[in-house]
Amino acid sequence: MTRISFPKDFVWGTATASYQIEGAYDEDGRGLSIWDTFARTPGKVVNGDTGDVACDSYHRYEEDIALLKQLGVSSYRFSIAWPRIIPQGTGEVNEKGLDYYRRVIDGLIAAGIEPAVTLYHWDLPQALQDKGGWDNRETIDAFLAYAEVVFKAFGDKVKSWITFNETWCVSFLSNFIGVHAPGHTDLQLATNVAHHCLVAHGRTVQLYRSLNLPGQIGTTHNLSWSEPYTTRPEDVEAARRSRAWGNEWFLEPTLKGSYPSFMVDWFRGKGIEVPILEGDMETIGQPIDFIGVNFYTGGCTRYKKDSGLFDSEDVQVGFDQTFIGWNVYPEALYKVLSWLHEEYGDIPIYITENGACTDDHVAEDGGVHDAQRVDYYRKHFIQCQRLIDSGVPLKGYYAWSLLDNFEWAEGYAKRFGIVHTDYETLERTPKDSYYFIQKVISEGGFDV
Ligand code: NCW
Repeated sequence: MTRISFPKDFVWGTATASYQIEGAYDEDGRGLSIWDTFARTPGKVVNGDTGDVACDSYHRYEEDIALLKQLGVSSYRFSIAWPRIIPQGTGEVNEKGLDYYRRVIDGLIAAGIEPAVTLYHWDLPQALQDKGGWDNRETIDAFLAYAEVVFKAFGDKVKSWITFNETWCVSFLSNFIGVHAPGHTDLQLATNVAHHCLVAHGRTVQLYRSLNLPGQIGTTHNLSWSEPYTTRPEDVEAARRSRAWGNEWFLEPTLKGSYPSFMVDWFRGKGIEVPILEGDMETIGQPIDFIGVNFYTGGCTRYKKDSGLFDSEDVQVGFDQTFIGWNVYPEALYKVLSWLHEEYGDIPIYITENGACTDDHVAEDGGVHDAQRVDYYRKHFIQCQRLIDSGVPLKGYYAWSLLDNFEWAEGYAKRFGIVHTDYETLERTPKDSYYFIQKVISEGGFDV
């Protein structure tokens, strides 16, 4: 038997995002976001679901905080909805929006839970999208003004800030692949969006430093691990391009202030240029206090001429998959974070999301027996211990997600929660995975 145990000061948390849980889409002066528009566009979200009600956390946040307290976490990662704070993207500040987050933050602190706040988890004010969204550099200034309002309101109470959630999704998934809002399919546009979000990140870090606030700030990238299907050089190169698009394209600017040059050349070969202005790279590469990593999956990639952006294709080699079709590959977490540490040095790392989508139902005994999710967490916790034992500065872990919630283009059909949400009654039911994590936290580890 081996004991998996975590350091005493290891941060345990869960994560959510505003549009996915809050509902109350038109209450207390909230403006519309690109997700309100997208979800209402026929064919974009499974079953035509929207976040209008979601988990109704706008009204039920106290219940959510009680669940967190009972779980025993020391931190809760959630995001602030920009359109609640500045409904039209620029201009007037909505005090009622700030009041909501003040209640949440105060409630968490009273429960002994540190808030970790994401400033941008995808709900761009629609009014800004109407002017070009993240393709328009003026959106960066608008974001800075929003961040300043939030920092000034909560900077004394919130000690952990994340500028952007998953810039790859904000840019390429939403503007090239087109499955998330605003749903464009233009590679140059997506490249511009990625760059402008990165610049906005850097400027937000500068702003935060200038305010002399007592906390830490970083950003969260979604990383995965593409392994070459064979050792043939063309497969090795194909996997390298695939990793570079998802990982280095975002990590290298953030942590080294440059783009991976072989990828810049690859994009140039397709007629795509990054719209870099003087000073941008230095701004993006501002030192940050930690890097957040969302990790879910990995797999094998091989060369295939004229396939996709990178002459590559993913190959199935027998991994188990979750209900959303993502491979379960826990060792890939170890591989990608070991690589990150080797490549970028000793920056503290937080796993800001990790979790599994499974097909859950409330059983006759009233419980939710999500055995596959429990197994997923158990296996990923083991990899966390390997990383810590290897000297990788892994400081914390946030399970995605506290609640089943609006899973973007997949609507409510795909559940990631450790707490089940009944979308008819909005009743919350902790699943077996909730009790598993509760036990790991209270006992500081588990036996395997
Ligand atoms: S969709 C996505 N997720 C899930 C979401 O609920 C959360 O808000 C995100 O931070 C769980 O974690 C992140 N990530 C996008 C993954 C890429 C999907 C690739 C689709 C290719 C067509």
